[in-house]
Amino acid sequence: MKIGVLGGDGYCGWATALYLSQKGHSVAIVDSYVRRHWDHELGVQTLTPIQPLPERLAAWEQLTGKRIEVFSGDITEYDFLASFLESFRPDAVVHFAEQRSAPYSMIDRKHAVFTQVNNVVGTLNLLFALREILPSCHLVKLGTMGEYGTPNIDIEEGYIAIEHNGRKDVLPFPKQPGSFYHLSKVHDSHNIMFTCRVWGLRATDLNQGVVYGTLTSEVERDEALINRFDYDEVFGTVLNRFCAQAAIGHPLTVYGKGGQTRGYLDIRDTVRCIEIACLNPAAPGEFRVFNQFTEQFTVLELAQTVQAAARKLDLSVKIDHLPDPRVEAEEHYYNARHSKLIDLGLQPHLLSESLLDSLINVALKYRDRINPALFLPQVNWRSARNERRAARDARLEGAAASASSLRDRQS
Ligand code: NAD
Ligand code: USQ
Repeated sequence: MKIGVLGGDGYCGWATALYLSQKGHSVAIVDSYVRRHWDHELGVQTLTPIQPLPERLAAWEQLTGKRIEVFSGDITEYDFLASFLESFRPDAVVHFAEQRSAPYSMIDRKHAVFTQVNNVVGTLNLLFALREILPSCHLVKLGTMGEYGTPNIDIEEGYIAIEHNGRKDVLPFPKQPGSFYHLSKVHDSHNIMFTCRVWGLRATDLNQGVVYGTLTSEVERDEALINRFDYDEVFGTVLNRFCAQAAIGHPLTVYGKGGQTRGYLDIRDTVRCIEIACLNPAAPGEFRVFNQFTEQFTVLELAQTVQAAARKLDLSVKIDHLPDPRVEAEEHYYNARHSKLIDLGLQPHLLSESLLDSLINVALKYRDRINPALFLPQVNWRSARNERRAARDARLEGAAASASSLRDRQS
């Protein structure tokens, strides 16, 4: 197949682009590299020393003889996105190209607005471009399990059968997202569903759980191909963070009681799920939803699992319970269905198989690059403190500027 990977310089996108290329698909990456810019903005860096995209791709081509095309640009710019579709004409477009951190979206007004504009406008542009240029191209869109929140009933795959006042219907499963980022995914899902119904586009929304791990068969082949491993409080996801913490003997940062339950999957299953979705496309007009995760854990269970694995390597780590900076249930019912990808042939990798190789050993290898100051949570959901701090900083800067201009005039 010809497959466009939007966001192919990022964590899931890079592993996916190489996997699809290795499987013989013709792949093009679209990316604006904005994610590398956010690392600079926050003063953080991935634990693993990732190479610039041209160098990564040159290494891949040298190793395998396979060429991956690149379209550098921002998908919120419609003309750029349209020219990519006109030129590459993919059978499927896998859309990873969004701002994906919940804490980033909760820093202040500016970051919330940016997240929603970047994500919602990028996806809307893609929907319009598909309608105009390639209406039969299958959109494989990365959503998130966090769209559903943590309801006190079983979570279905996208839709729920409801009987109300004696009448029945199958309706979208209710959404209760927990951050402005997660909300952006809900807005995307609604826009995609609408355009499948009204324009006959075909789409699969992959409600993915939290991804962990660094290694896939492809990125393991050469140091120049290594993938991201984020461990900072904004972009680091929980299991990656716990493994980086264990590698330097830092206490594991469980937020609150640690009963927060989420679906998780190995990055090796992410790439396989994407291929399964591409090879089995949605029908024209169909908006299909798969819940993409393989196991569910509480945060405390993850911490205890990492602690036990670390002990086998003679690493002693404590578990700390920090006040939860997020507004979320710390103990709750959670049972989410996830059978559609298994029915299509997914054979999950379990956490017990990858914890050491793909996580703790990688963290140990690069432990000298770990900055422990990046472990403590700074972004808080409850207060507008971040906003007030930004306003105060601006006022202080303004006051300093007028004082200096007054001094200049006086001298
Ligand atoms: P990432 O930040 O590592 O990668 C995203 C890539 O998209 C980056 O390379 C970035 O430069 C690019 N990008 C962002 N906005 C863009 C724009 N407007 N135009 C062009 N390029 C743009 O993120 P990731 O962890 O690989 O996540 C990829 C997708 O999967 C996201 O949509 C995310 O919501 C979803 N997802 C991720 C996880 C996870 O645990 N990592 C879990 C569930 C869902
Ligand atoms: N948590 C801790 N300690 C930490 C970090 C996180 O206890 O040091 C807790 C959080 O409070 C939360 C849980 O771990 O309850 C998961 O947090 P996370 O940062 O690993 O994941 P989340 O913010 O949900 O976001 C990540 C990705 C996002 C994706 C989502 C899938 O960044 O792109 O959409 O996972 S899901 O969680 O299913 O919505």
